[in-house]
Amino acid sequence: AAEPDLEDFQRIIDADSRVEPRDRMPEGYRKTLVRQIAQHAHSEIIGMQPEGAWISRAPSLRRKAILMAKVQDEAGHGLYLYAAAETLGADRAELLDMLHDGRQKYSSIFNYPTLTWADIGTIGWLVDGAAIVNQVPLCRCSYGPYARAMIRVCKEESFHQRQGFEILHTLSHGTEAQKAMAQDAVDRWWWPSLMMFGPSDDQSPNSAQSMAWGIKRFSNDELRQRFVDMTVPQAEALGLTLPDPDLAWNEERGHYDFGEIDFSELFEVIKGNGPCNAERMAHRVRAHEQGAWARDAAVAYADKHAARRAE
Ligand code: FAQ
Repeated sequence: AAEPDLEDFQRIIDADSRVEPRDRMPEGYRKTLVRQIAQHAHSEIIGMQPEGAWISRAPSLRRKAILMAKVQDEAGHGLYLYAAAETLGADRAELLDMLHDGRQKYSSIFNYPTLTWADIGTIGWLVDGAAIVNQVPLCRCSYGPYARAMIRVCKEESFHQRQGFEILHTLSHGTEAQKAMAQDAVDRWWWPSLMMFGPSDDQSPNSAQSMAWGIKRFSNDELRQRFVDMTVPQAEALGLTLPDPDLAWNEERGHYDFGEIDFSELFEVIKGNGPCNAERMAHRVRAHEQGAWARDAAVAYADKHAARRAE
């Protein structure tokens, strides 16, 4: 609507400046951001599970220390993102309730199992690689707190991507069995990684408005193409193949062509029917319930100090 106080908002968007928490903003803008940022935060927290399962089984002390640091970074990203959502007036406890009862989503990718050590390398290489392609443009998101959070998050993600590449490089230059294990993991994670970017543009209900508001800077398909173009030469460097017979350089387009994505799989996983959805949610809810005492203690401690200050 042409409410006068939203003219300032539009001016900020048109000038490609940043909207800050105290600025007036359309309710739809606020809701879209809370949805996306919360979903992003939930993904980081749920995303700790597939890798966390390998901390006790990492093949060396060095690998274990690195993996623990990575999973801890993911917790940090989640907390950082919940804090960004709070600047929009969202309540963190409520966001968690919405995750737990299925009203809010988290990324489809974390509903696949990590069967071997090579999966940890592949998650770093492909999943963090896709996350970087998606998140670098978010550093220029029109909402200031989210954009600024993404700068640090992207720096850490790029470490994560390299550690994954290095695990896979070691395996793919190791024994025949190690190379086969690496190839098997890449075969299983390739298509789900492409699905992380969301449905194709003609099936993406939120994209047009999010792009008009400067929340998203590129469409799902544009970012997916960028990821494919970036990843094919990396696969060659690893000596691994990507499981897509249609993958070929297209001189005319200046991009790699790739095969059709089975989006019915993405929609099924989003609906809760992926291989690990039930397990991930059960674990998350259990951890939340078992952590209730720590939240209660933190609140009691804060109350005690507030009361002392008031004396
Ligand atoms: N999974 O209209 P669009 C990480 C939903 S990286 C689940 O295109 P939008 C790092 C979508 O929400 C992963 N749901 O939606 C890490 C919408 O449903 P809604 C997290 C999906 O928002 C690495 C509906 O489908 N990154 O965690 C997915 O414009 C390793 C229609 O879709 C982010 O969240 C999906 N893949 O575009 C951590 C990045 N795709 O909400 C640990 C920020 C779509 O209306 C280990 N988010 N949906 O009910 C975004 O950039 C966007 O939200 C998109 C989706 C691109 C994901």
